[in-house]
Amino acid sequence: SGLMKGKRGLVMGVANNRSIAWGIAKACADAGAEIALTYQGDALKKRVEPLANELGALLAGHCDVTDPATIDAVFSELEAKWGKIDFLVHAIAFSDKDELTGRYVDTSRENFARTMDISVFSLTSVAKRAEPLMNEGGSMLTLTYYGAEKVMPHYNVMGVAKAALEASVRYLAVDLGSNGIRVNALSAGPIKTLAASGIGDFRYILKWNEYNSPLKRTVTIDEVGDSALYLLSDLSRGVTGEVHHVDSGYHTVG
Ligand code: 0WD
Repeated sequence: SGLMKGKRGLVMGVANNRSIAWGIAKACADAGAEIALTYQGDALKKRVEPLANELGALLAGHCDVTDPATIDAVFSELEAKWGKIDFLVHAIAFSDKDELTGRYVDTSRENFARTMDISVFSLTSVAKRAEPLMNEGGSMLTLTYYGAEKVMPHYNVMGVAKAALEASVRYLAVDLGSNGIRVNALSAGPIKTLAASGIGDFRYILKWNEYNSPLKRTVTIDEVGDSALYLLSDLSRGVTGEVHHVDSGYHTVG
């Protein structure tokens, strides 16, 4: 479709071809958008560069969200190359995998702060930097998980972070709404990615969702990508501050 024709957007959080961000980038490119990708460090650059080439996407450089100078460099590059942007995808999260197992109560202060910094504050810092570059009708999208709403085994501090991320979406929606910019989240069902492999008993969680969700299966990155198209395109121009579930309906029964 030509749904995203004439639109340009930055997609952050592609680590490899299993990343949710990659599913979203592909769906947007297929719908006619021009894409820019960031990568975190040289190790991931090797993975992300060929993926960028596959989409004819701009490689907007290294970005580690804990280093504001790298965020700034990415947006300066986009401003120089494109001037304005129409959408932004934030698909970034991190926590020490030793704390994504066992009890939440054992979370360390240091990992709590780091998890919140990378998985929550990063959306706000990127939104602030992107706001002046966004065209009227611009759309920002982040990725969350049901562990924000209900206690999920082993999700622990990441569940607390996702709850804060979802609240951030609502506050950002108000702040940026007066400039015609929308901010939403997709709450994806479990998908086997690099980040997910750090979560204890992840295979069990996948199976549990398969057996118990209304659709009796898990979701794919292509399905998350297609749902993202709605929130990133003008189809959803009346929607902001929303958390939309793409989880085979699991949240209705879980
Ligand atoms: O089941 C799942 N996989 C779900 C993931 C269900 C629901 C939501 N999500 C969320 C994640 O929490 C995350 O917010 O989707 C988002 C994307 O995650 P993903 O696609 O599952 O995982 P992955 O392909 O690993 O991409 C996440 C990337 C990092 O990869 P690694 O695995 O190397 O940590 O986030 C990026 C990095 O590329 N990232 C950072 N980027 C910039 N600065 C940083 C950082 N400091 N830390 C991580």
